Amino acid sequence: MPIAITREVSRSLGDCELSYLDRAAIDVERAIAQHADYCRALESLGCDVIALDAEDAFPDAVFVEDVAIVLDELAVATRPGAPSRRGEVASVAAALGRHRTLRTIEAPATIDGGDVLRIGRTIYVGESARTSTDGVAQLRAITADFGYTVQPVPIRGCLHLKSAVSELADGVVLINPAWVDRAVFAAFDRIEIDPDEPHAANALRIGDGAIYPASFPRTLQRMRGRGIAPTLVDVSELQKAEGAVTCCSLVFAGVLK
Ligand code: CIR
Repeated sequence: MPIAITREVSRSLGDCELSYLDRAAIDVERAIAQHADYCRALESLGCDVIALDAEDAFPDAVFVEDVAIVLDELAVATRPGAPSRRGEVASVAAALGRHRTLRTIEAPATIDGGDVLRIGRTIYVGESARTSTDGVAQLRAITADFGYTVQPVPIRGCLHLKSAVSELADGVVLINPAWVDRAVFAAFDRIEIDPDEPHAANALRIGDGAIYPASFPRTLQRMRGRGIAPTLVDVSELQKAEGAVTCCSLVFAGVLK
C-alpha cells in the first residue's frame, strides 16, 4: 500500500510565497475543506495517509512535496529555495525517517521537490529560481550509487518543473510545451495541455490512477480522449497559493527501511 505524507493547511496560508501569481484573498476554511477532500482522494486511490499537524508559522507548509524527495531506496531532505520555507523540512524529515534512510541537501545549495520528476531511473530536475546548480549536483552525488541519472531541465515562465510536466501513466507525460521543451520528453507519449489552461500540466499519478484539479476541463478532455480518467479535486484555494496537486503530498511505496 502506498504511503502519502500530507500536512494540514496553515492558518497563515494567505501569507504564502508567490512568484508568478498576483496575491488573491484565500479562504482558509475553504482551503482546509478542499485539502480534506484531496486527502480522501488519496485514500480512494489506495494510499495510507499520514497527516502531519499544521505548522502555522510556515504559510506554505501544506506543500510538503518541496521539502523532500522520496525514492524507493532513500529519502533526501531538501533545502528549499525560499528561505521562508526552510523551517518546514525538519518535521517532514522526521516522519520520513521512519520509512527511509535519510540524506540531506547541504547549504548553500537549494532544491525544491517540486522541481524533481523521477521517471524510472531518471531524475529530471528543473533549473528554476528555487533550485541551484549545486543542489542538482548534490542530488546527483547522493543518488548515483543507486543507479539514478540526474538530468537538469531548463524551464521558463513557471515556478517548478512539475508545473510544466508530470507523469500520468507508464510512458505518458502531461506537458505544457510553453514552459518546458517538449524535446526533453521526446521518448514519452505526450499529452499537451490546452493552451488556455497553462497551469494544467500538474497531475499526481498514483499507480494506475491520478489526482487532477477539476479546473482544467479542456485538458481533462484531452486526457480522457487518451483513456486516462483521473480522480478530480477542487483545489482552487490552494491554487491561489501557487500550489497544485503533486505538491500537497509525498507518495511512496510503503516498505519499511
Ligand atoms: C511556494 O511558492 O513555495 C508556494 N506558495 C507554492 C509551492 C508549490 N509547490 C509545488 O508545486 N511543488
